Amino acid sequence: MLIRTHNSGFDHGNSSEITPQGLYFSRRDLLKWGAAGGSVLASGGAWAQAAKADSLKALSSVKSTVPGALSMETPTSFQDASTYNNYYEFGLDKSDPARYAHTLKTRPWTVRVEGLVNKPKTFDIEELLKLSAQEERIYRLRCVEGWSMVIPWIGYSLSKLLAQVEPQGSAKYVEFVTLADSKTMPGLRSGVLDWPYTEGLRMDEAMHPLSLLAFGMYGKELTPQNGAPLRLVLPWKYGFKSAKSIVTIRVLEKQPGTAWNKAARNEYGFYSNVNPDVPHPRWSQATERRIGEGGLFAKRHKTLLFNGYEAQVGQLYAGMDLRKDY
Ligand SMILES: Nc1nc2c(c(=O)[nH]1)N[C@H]1C(S)=C(S)[C@@H](COP(=O)(O)O)O[C@H]1N2
Ligand SMILES: [Mo]
Repeated sequence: MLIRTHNSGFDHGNSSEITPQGLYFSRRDLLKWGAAGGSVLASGGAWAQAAKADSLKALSSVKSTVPGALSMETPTSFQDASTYNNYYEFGLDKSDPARYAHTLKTRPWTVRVEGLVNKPKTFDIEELLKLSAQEERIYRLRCVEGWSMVIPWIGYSLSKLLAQVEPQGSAKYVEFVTLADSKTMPGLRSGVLDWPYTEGLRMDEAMHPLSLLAFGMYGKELTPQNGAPLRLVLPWKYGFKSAKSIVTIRVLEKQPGTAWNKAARNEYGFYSNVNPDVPHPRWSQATERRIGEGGLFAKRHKTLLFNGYEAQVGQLYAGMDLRKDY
């Protein structure tokens, strides 16, 4: 039986990565999880196939012209990007999503866009794929746990979708709700987060051209473990803001709650902009480990304010106290 605790895995570079984002499965959760995992495994060797790109459809794109959208850093390998994941609906271990997320049913799929908008609408995924030109964007994704990757995403600015529904003058925030399907997501049995996983942005953040609605990566559609069929990628914020497998987008006047903020208010703020000078209460955020770079002995990289996207997004936070609004 494959029952593993979250910190028994491989490749943990420092103590901050041994503790997941503030919480852990209880023994009872682990036992339930183990039972579910067993049946998934019995139904067919997901692990060996998880990183194979062959079954993913190609997704063509043009190189993005959005300022800051094409990092010059060497991309992380597809193998690493698709096997070292956080997607708690499929388990807490970094290797769990690659093992178990193949059960995610990405068709049919719709996204409801509603709230303070003139034209609320339910979009079919096929319509969304064609709504705007698909762009390749090479973004660094920095997880709050202290590691990062560089990933060639494919998608278009979230602003293109929001423009379709015409947000009203009173709209100040956007909430994102992701899939919570207990039949295919064993992680939902755990009380680690208040499901469904939700996230939120201020309207001007959501409208920023760097805010990406991603449908693909590495020239293909997204793998389930990376958030198929569509997710956010917000390169200047900690990775947990980049919600996977979105089903509802709600335009609001009041700031929405977010899953991680509800779970640990003093650890995960609404903004969660990458900031090396504001430590997490339990670990420093000054440096990061780049996944794929030589395991435990690789040199850590200095973490940059706004994850290196300060020139593009710094103005959004002019006059704000980033220690208070973390
Ligand atoms: N629905 C959902 N979205 C999620 C998460 C999650 O657990 N559930 N994890 C977040 C975290 S903590 C990170 S670091 C990124 C990881 O994205 P990746 O696995 O594609 O690198 O996804 C984010 N989006
Ligand atoms: Mo993360």
